[in-house]
Amino acid sequence: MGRLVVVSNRLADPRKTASGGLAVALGQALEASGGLWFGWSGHVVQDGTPGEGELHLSQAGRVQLATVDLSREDHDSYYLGYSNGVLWPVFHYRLDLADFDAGFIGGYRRVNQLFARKLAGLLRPDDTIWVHDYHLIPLAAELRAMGCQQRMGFFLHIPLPPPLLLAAVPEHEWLMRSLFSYDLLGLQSEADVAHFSRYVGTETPADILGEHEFRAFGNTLQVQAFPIGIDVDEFTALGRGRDAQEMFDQMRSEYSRRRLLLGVERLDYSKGLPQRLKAFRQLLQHYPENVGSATLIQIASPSRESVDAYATLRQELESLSGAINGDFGQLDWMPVRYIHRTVMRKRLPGLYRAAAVALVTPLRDGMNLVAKEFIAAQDPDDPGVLVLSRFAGAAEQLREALLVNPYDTSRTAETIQRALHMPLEERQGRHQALLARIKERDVHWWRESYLQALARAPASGAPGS
Ligand code: GDG
Repeated sequence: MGRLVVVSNRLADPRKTASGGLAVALGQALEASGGLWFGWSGHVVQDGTPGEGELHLSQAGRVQLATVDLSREDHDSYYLGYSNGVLWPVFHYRLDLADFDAGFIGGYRRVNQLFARKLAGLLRPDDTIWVHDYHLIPLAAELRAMGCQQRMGFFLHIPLPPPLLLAAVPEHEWLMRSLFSYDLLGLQSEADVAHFSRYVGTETPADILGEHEFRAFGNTLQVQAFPIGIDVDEFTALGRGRDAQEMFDQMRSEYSRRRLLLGVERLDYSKGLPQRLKAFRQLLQHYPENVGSATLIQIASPSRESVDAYATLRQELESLSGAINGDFGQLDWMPVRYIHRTVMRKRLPGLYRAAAVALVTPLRDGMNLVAKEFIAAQDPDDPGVLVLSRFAGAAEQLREALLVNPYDTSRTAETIQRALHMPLEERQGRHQALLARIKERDVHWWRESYLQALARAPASGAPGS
């Protein structure tokens, strides 16, 4: 069996709990094949030359880690500019937040070329290459241009928008054509696959060979949904740990007379935080029995702070939570606890378990792992209720959650009220069904089914194809 080579913008140490289930799952596959993990080192060289970067090699167990530094100019145009200022907003349906500065695309291409050059020197002919996420869409095309014929797959962690939204990106044809250099394209949901198929049908000369197979630009591409999961066993075990137990006990004693609602995410405009706070305010207005009791803990961990849209969002959230606390707060009770900090991963299961209701209400989300972590952390005898946006990829699977349209403030408030008053038997039934779903399609299922499909895909780079 050849090696697995994983390429992603950032690497995580697969041996550390803090890295999360995805890093651990990929780490296991890399470990099994004695593989290689390649990406950006996280270092920005202030006066570095664009398109250049030092390669660092190290070893984590059987896994080789290879990272490249980026010059300031490359980092700003590739990472902040094109990846997070164009692709992230557009792929989350936010054309209004996209900054189509013509200078960004050069950096995006340059860094993908740099990665391809550095990576090509480390590859073996029988490697299987698995590239992750929107930062690296053209990587396979760059590698193919250098003569690399290995099997290559791509997984997009964020949504793929409908064709007309995608077409707003000036370079959309080039980006989508680049995807045809891979052998397998993995997407999070069936909705994403449908968008891809419609794009290809209307905007490219592709032949649609089957539901999952497309031929264009001299290549055949398989496209399939592989909804990512969590490591349920690992997360359950984390919940039994001392840190999680302490967190749970602390929350339960502090909020013994209250009902706890919880939101946990990176501070990101895709996550629907202002809409959530407005729905919570309506809950207090329309159902006043919650005043003095319902408390929303909102963890918004810092993210991409040097992108303007994130700083604006932060101000909006501070002002909204301040206003709700000012309008409804009492001497011994504050309705919103807004925390702009990262909680230790080891403590998260305790926080989830203490909550009566989780509010996972993104405006758009590739999948959303917080929803799955919340389910895994619950006490099956007395589980909390998941209120989930229908616009999260996870909504395709988690049908027993209470699904909401986060733009509809009053119906969301009504649903939160329903969640707070759901009878025990119904909570148990829904939780049991949800737990079965996340166990069946956990992160190991995701990795294995993706890699099996990649191994079966007709290899476009193979000689003679
Ligand atoms: C992208 C896609 C897709 C959050 N706050 C803290 C913290 N977290 C952890 C959660 C969870 C992870 O971060 C967030 O994962 P999500 O899936 O919810 O969202 P994104 O970060 O946007 O991830 C998404 C995912 O990729 C995987 O494909 O599901 O749709 O957008 O694990 O627990 N962790 C800690 N402290 C925090 O304060 N330790």
